[in-house]
Amino acid sequence: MKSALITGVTGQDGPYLAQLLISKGYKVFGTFRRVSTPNFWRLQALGIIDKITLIPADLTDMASLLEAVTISNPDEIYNLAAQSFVESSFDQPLLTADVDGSSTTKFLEIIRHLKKDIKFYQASTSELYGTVVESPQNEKTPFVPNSPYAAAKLYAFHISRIYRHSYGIFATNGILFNHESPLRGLEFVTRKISNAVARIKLGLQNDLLLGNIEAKRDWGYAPEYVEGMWRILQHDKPEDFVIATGETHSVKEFLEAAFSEMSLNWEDYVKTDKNLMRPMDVPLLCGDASKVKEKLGWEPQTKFKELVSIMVKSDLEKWKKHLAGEMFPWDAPNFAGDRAFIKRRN
Ligand code: NAP
Ligand code: F7E
Repeated sequence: MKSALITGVTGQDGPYLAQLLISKGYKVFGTFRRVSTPNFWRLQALGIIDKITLIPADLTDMASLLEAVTISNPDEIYNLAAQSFVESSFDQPLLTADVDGSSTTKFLEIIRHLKKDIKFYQASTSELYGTVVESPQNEKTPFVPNSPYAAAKLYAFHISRIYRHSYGIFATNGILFNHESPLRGLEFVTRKISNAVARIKLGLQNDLLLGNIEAKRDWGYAPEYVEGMWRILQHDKPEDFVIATGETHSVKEFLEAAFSEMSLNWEDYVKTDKNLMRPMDVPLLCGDASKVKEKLGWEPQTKFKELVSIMVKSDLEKWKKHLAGEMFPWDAPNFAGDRAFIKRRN
């Protein structure tokens, strides 16, 4: 039986990947952060919390990572844990550098010294492209990062490549474009919108504050993207792959689709606030996933409109259940909401 260690198993991608690996017969270990209020709602929502072995570990603590690898003795490590919110990386640039950058070297060093045949997946990102120099972006497009998050992930990208070539470690980068789902964190724009649309429809909220609604992203469906991660590690040699849909849409288009799903007009509810604009943003992303299609047979299935519909319907269903007094694992009722976080930057 193969064994896999997933870091960040409490995030959006971790539970979907764990579910996939369990279905393939893996023994799955996942790391979580020891915090005052545990964040297991996604694992509970997918019904897999009892099917994986949870190990407390923090990417800033080398000892805990060493212990996680020792306990799990994995064939594959999927390094998904990260401070993944681009906006926060401007507020916590050093923490982001440590968590999203240096921690990758910690794992690569552990592999180098402990068990050199562990296959390593690094969660790289389309944010690396930043100010894009060509469109669509593929594995050969130059990286021009536009945030501390992207700068940290760029370090992680290169250190994985360097250990691959220097020490023969099976270290790979999945350059994943934005992928969303009902398990997406509430701070990210798609889920922020789907959650707000559901609440507005049910009379629980009056408006929605957003930042740069002109930004364009290549949004795919997360459960399909984790399958791409797995395929990358099953390839006969370690390589880097773009995973994307090849379509790009603006936040405004997402708004139109999400509000019209509930027969509402977004312009009646949405306001923009300059406090939600980033010091630097990424204006446009559109991925070219032809390499992964050709070499690994991976292709996206869920189109933009369907993705929006899945997310809005899921949030509507959850708010309805909540109003009916039903208890179930879910993030929204405990979320402080934007206004609590809005602050002015110099
Ligand atoms: P996510 O929902 O933000 O999950 C991040 C996970 O990392 C959570 O489990 C979080 O734990 C954990 N984590 C954060 N800081 C940590 C630390 N110091 N030590 C240990 N664990 C820590 O992210 P995601 O959307 O699943 O994305 C997975 C990975 O892919 C991330 O590396 C992200 O940067 C990258 N990525 C994501 C996308 C996307 O569109 N989703 C695209 C490209 C790349 P808590 O639950 O305790 O917060
Ligand atoms: O922003 C704009 C914002 O925070 C998307 C992470 O998973 O994908 C994600 O990063 C766009 C940006 O995702 C709001 O300015 C407007 O242009 O949903 P987001 P992201 O920054 O693209 C990449 C691939 C990752 O690797 C990251 O880990 O939407 N936008 N108004 C807003 N964004 C947010 N969050 N909130 C707003 O109110």
